[in-house]
Amino acid sequence: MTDAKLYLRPLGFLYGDAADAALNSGVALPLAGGPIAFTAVELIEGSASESERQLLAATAVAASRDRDVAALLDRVTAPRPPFAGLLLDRPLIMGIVNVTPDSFSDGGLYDKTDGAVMHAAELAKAGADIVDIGGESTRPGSDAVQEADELARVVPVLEGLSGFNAVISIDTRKARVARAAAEAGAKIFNDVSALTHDKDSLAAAAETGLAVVLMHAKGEPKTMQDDPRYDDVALEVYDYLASRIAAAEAAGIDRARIAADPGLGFGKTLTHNLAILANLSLLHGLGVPLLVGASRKRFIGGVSGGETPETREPGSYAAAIAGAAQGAQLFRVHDVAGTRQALAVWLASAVGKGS
Ligand code: 9MG
Repeated sequence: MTDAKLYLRPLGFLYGDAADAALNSGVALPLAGGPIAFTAVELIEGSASESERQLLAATAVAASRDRDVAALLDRVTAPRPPFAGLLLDRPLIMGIVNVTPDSFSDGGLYDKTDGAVMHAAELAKAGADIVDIGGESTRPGSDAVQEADELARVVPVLEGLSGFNAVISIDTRKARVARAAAEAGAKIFNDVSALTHDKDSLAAAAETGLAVVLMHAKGEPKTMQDDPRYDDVALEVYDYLASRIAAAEAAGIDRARIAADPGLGFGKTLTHNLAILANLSLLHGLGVPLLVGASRKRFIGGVSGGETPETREPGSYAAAIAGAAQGAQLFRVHDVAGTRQALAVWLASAVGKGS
């Protein structure tokens, strides 16, 4: 096999007292330094086009003398530092505020500054740790927005949020918008193009000190759902995100400021989205916190019906739980209160007690 790479997919998860007991007796390893333990690993060697896979006990992998395996396992198990000042010791919720006329899920209700500011405040009250303010729709089929229009949409909202009690994230592909947001107090640059769309974005992130969410997308929003193809979607998304993390670090963005996101729905069919969710734990090998954005997306309707975004809320909770069960740390959602409740009930039942 030429150019064979290594990947580790943690499996066999334990929670609560069972995780503590397994960690203390050395039969499991900690997932991303958090409270979840894993007992098994799929060791994958190869590439997206050709790979060999072995299922091993986590302890057997920990005993490996192979330096590459040990380095990768270190990244899978190491504790993650706080992201944008937020501790990652529980699932964090990023609430969505679309400041776009054609917002795909709120029917444009919040396209006015006051409405958007009020909505952000409601999301924070409902328990959002982060609010993500976006002035460009990147849903499938949407057209790009001019920089001046995007600035005019988001800057007044960001200014209206000064003194706000949740971390502010700017959802943009444009360096100037990110710089303006940083000046107005934003702490996170959420870029669905992983800092590739604008040639100044890497520098903007490095210079402003913003934390960054690097998301995988295949193609541009306008055409990305036109027959996307992969040999192995999970490995290709992994490789892409690894290359963008390397580019960000090379530009002077500290790894502690980076989160990675597989980009559900961005150039992916239903099958691709489900494969990503099923293999999500693989992405812990990137060594950074993981963000999952499944909320109200079309693939949820593809699994179980749900013609309109609003009818996909129960499926959105289920997707968040699927991510949390594999140790994802951040969840980008429309319904903050509902997701909080779903995650709290999942966690309480996984560990056998409430917090
Ligand atoms: C802006 N946006 C829309 N969907 C998203 C997703 O899944 N992740 C992130 N980070 N941003 C998204």
